[in-house]
Amino acid sequence: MEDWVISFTLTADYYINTVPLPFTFTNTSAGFLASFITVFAIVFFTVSLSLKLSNLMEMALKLYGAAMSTCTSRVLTCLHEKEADFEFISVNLFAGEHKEPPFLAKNPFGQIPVLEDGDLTLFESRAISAYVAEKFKESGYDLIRYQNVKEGAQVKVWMEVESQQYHPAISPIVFQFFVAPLQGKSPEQAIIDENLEKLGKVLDIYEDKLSRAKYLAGDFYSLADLFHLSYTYYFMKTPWANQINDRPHVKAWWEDISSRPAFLKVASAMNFGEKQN
Ligand code: GS8
Repeated sequence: MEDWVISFTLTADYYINTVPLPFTFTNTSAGFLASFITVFAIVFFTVSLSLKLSNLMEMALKLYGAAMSTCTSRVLTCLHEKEADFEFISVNLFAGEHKEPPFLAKNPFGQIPVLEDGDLTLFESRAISAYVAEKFKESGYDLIRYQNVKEGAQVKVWMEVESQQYHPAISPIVFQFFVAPLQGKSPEQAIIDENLEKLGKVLDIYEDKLSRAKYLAGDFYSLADLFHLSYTYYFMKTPWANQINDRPHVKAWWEDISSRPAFLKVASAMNFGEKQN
């Protein structure tokens, strides 16, 4: 007889004689079968529990960033939409932690956020979010339309629009309004005006698109919409929020996407500029 059969039979025999069963059998073979099933269930349960625990320990994602930062909040929103488990490690930008060797080893550009997934280290918030959306495609909200190639392609188009058209216009305005004063500089109105004009043109195209579809990539919320949240959230606290509010479809879209529970969790910590003197 094979070794494993002998060893399994002995183990089963041990349990049959020692583990009390909630029932008794007069028929010995029925008793043996019931004990065998009980032992099998105990072994199966123990093995699967320890596999699951070690899996969970291995799989825990680590996100390095700052809760109030736009790029970190982009990834955080994505993680919440996907209901992913992760550990958040706060990086102190004011102390320059992101320019120290341990952090530079994770992102040589010395910027947050960074995501670690086991031996994989990623930076760039949009790439990290796309990874999270793909890795957890079957859990939480589907942000990438992974079951429909054409819809998925539209999501990619509008993700590019956000990064190539929207972000270059909105980010200098947010920077001038919130960051420049913290650096002891006055906001440069010429930069703000130039970018408000650029942003207006982009938003005219959004207004048209959103009059024909509920969201940017189609009639479904996606990673493309999500990418807009962080900067628009801060932009809405500037005196130029009318750029969004004066365009009815853009306004409705903004109210919709910014009230999703995943973003509300993140937005409550986005208080950049508010705690400063
Ligand atoms: C930009 C990262 C970035 O600007 C991304 O991840 O999307 N394209 C990159 N990070 C900022 C905080 S964003 O609010 C940062 O780390 N700033 C500190 C610095 O540049 O020194």
